Amino acid sequence: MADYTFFTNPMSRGQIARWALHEVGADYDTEIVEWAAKSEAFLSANPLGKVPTLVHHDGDHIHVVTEAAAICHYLAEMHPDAGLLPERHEKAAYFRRLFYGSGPVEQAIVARSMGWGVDDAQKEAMVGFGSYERAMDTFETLMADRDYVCGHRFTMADVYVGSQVDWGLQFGSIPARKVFEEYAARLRERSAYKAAKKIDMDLIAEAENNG
Ligand SMILES: N[C@@H](CCC(=O)N[C@@H](CS)C(=O)NCC(=O)O)C(=O)O
Repeated sequence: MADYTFFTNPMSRGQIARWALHEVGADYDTEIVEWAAKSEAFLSANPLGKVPTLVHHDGDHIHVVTEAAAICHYLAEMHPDAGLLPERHEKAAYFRRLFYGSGPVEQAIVARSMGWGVDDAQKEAMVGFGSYERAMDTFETLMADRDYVCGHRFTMADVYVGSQVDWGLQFGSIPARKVFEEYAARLRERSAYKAAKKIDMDLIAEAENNG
């Protein structure tokens, strides 16, 4: 059995976790989740029925990790030799942007794509991302003075934050600003990104041909 069982669907946030698996060179088996026919094994690992879901077979232990950002950081922790964990003085930038990406950015994008808005300034103060515009302007500021989340060096946070940018530019859910475009272009050059993306793109093409 491989070290990890990776529940995913190629057209999903599972792409983020697959990229992370390739960045650390993990040994994993893929279980494709069909939305209309979720297996018992998958639902018992993640009752929410969401992908990515990662099961780590760690000696006598079985650990389940869900939430793409958590999976990314977990893999960096489990594979420290990959060198993708933040150093002491990179941690603030790393965790700030990792959680900003999985919190305010994610919520702002989802709210906008669902057509949810808050038109009352007092209520906006209660919303974790403020407004879509505030969230995106701040995101741009957080990435403007650096090549990667932690500055000049790629870390695991870039897999998650970079996926938000890459995916967002592709689907028009984040604004096509120079800072985001240049960041995404740097990430798309990585061999692990290309290898993981190819697997998911091939799976999507195969499903389309069969469907
Ligand atoms: N908070 C989760 C969200 C995961 C998520 O929403 N996954 C979607 C695909 S992108 C899913 O599994 N949808 C299937 C369903 O809800 O039935 C994460 O960041 O990993």
